[in-house]
Amino acid sequence: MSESAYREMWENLDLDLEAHDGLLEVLGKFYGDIFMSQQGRLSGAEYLDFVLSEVHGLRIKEIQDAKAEGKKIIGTFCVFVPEELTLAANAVQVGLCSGADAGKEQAEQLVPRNTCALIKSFIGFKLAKLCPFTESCDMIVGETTCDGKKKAYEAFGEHVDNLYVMEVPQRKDEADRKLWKSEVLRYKDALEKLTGVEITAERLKEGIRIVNEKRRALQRLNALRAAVPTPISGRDVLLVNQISFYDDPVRFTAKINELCDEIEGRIARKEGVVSEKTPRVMLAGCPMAVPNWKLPWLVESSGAVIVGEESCIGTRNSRDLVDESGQTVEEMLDAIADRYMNIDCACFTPNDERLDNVESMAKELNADGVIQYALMFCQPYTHEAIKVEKRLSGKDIPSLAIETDYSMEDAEQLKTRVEAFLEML
Ligand code: BJ8
Repeated sequence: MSESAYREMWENLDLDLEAHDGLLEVLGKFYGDIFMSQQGRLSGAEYLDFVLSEVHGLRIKEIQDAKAEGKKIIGTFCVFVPEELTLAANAVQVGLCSGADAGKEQAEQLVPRNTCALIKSFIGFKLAKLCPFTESCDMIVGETTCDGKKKAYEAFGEHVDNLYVMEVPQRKDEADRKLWKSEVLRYKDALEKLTGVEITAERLKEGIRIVNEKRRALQRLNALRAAVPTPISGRDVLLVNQISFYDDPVRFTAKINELCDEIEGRIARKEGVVSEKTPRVMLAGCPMAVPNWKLPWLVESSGAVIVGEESCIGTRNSRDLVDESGQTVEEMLDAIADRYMNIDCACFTPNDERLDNVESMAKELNADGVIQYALMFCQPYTHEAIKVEKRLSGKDIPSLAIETDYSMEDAEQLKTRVEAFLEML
């Protein structure tokens, strides 16, 4: 598509073209510095470069084409929204979480300054008219997870006319599971009403199969990173995880499996993206929405390699599959409800399974240390950081807890702390 056709598309979506140009320019430069400068990248990473370079271009065109065919577009901010149902309703699901400081001043008119950067970012992108995904949505799904998000949706809802909020329980008792199942049903009804498509057993089975395949590809990729030396950089895997929320799920799965084939060849030849003496670090904590690449870049440019992400833009989103044995819609809805109730988000209390998951993941990936990543003002993850640190130190796994936001102001200071941590490893 020509540049002028893209501009016309963005104009039709009512983006602020001048501000959008500025955003793309900054992102392009960041991307070049952080990703294209890497040595020994896999050839399969070309797919990542292409998708990222076209994230506001070709992908948006595909979404507009899908809309023209009558499909509905569903935007989400959390891994609790069941994509299986969205696909079964013949709709497209895209992630709207944002990882850049854009529109911060406007966002701070709607939510307090001491709100996490992720929340301010999705509000800022909307108010500053910068996100073609948000502007393409027929329904935007929020959820009652942390207090910051819950209250932010009240303010955000005044600026979009299609917000739907799912109630996510805070505990995992039988009554909570019942509540969650009823929310899954309510979401199914809302999708059917919006799309006019009945979610039949056949359609839901296919939705479950597609999303499970996507998660299997991500599981395969994550397992391969246990190899020493590690075959792929953490930066590239973060991109894979970020793209998993934007790209067509079937295409994404095929591309990631191709990437895994290439990685298996690399492992068989005992080749790595870095030497086997490179310190191996696992990240744990808050999600890193695109284009939040700050910490992985600081870690890997300080001489370490990232081998895992215990995060929603990481294994928290791919660890569990939906049981595929259900035959009726009711059985499949139960399987979906059960799968999502396993998510170990820090918004749950108690949430001890997360401690087990962080520990076992660090061991399986042969990590030398764990860097806990929390966005400033994120209560759930900063609280849990204390428990995670205790658990890891009890198992002799070194860890470092970091709190930051999307600005680059603390980059030097963070680098110094990361380097000191790596020195200790
Ligand atoms: S399931 S982690 S995607 S809620 S960083 S907004 S928690 S103050 S993002 Fe999340 Fe769903 Fe949980 Fe995952 Fe609040 Fe913390 Fe901000 Fe956060």
